[in-house]
Amino acid sequence: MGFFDKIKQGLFKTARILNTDIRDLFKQQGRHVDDAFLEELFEMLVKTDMGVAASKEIVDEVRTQHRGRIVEMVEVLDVIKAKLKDLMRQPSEPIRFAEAGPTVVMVCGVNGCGKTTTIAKLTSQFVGEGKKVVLGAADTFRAAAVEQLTVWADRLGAEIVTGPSGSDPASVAHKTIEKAVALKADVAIVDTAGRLQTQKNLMQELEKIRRVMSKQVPAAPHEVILVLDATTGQNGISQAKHFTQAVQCTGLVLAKLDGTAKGGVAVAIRKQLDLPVKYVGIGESAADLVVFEPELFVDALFAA
Ligand SMILES: Nc1nc2c(ncn2[C@@H]2O[C@H](COP(=O)(O)OP(=O)(O)OP(=O)(O)O)[C@@H](O)[C@H]2O)c(=O)[nH]1
Ligand SMILES: [Mg+2]
Repeated sequence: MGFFDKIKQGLFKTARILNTDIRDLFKQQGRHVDDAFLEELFEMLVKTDMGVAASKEIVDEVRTQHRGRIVEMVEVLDVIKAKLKDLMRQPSEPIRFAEAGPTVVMVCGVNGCGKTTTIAKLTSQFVGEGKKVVLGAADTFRAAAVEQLTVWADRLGAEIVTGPSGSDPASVAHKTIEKAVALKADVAIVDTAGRLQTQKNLMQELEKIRRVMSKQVPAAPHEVILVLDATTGQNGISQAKHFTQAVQCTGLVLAKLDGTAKGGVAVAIRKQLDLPVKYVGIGESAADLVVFEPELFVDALFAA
């Protein structure tokens, strides 16, 4: 299955809202673009969680181009799609690999957002490319978290570093980098415990993990990935702001896009944050991660 089909499958709930509602707007052939029409269009866009600001910009564009005219559905769709592509534009930016030594990736986010699963997915990709991967189980808070990552490491053929339950996660991160350097690994990925962006002490703990790694390898962490659960919608914006403040996130993974009718949140995120969406998660298996491509994403959003 190609990228487009996978994303399309992941976005089918969002696409269903958009397509049904857009068709409803055009019950009769052609429609007069008046204030009532524009208001209905606005409500439809907001329902997908793309945010008020983005929805307003799109509606403004439709108004500018078509107000007072009788239009066909496809004319309006073309304006919406073009504006969305414009709003979503970002440099194509998957993981940036270090020129020498291991590329260090730190993964963070709120509880249950999909961090560990995302790490498994990234590992699967990297191992598939012939890279040697060392995982660090710096979520020492829950015993099950270490087990979960260990199972993935064994299954995917990666090395893993763990620490005693309740031990300092920064020390696990430290050992992970040490091992990655010693093994001449290509990538070290450090998992962290879930935390709310408002928990000050836990955010400080995250800062410490970051600091420890940057002392070992000056450019590390090369990537700080924030995983956002797409089903939580607009709260992701607040998460991104706080996590970025604490650990300078370099990009986002939008997980669980397959389970949501709020796929439009990716639009709100691109509009409000200066962070690229690197990948999207569209299922629970190790293969269910795709590089984020804004153009394809927008097309999939409207693919019936
Ligand atoms: N449908 C779907 N489920 C996902 C996706 N990513 C993760 N999940 C599921 O979400 C649940 C939580 O995933 P984890 O990877 O354990 O989340 P976490 O952020 O590591 O959780 P904590 O370590 O407890 O904070 C699991 O049941 C995963 O299988 C996705 O892209 N799609
Ligand atoms: Mg986890």
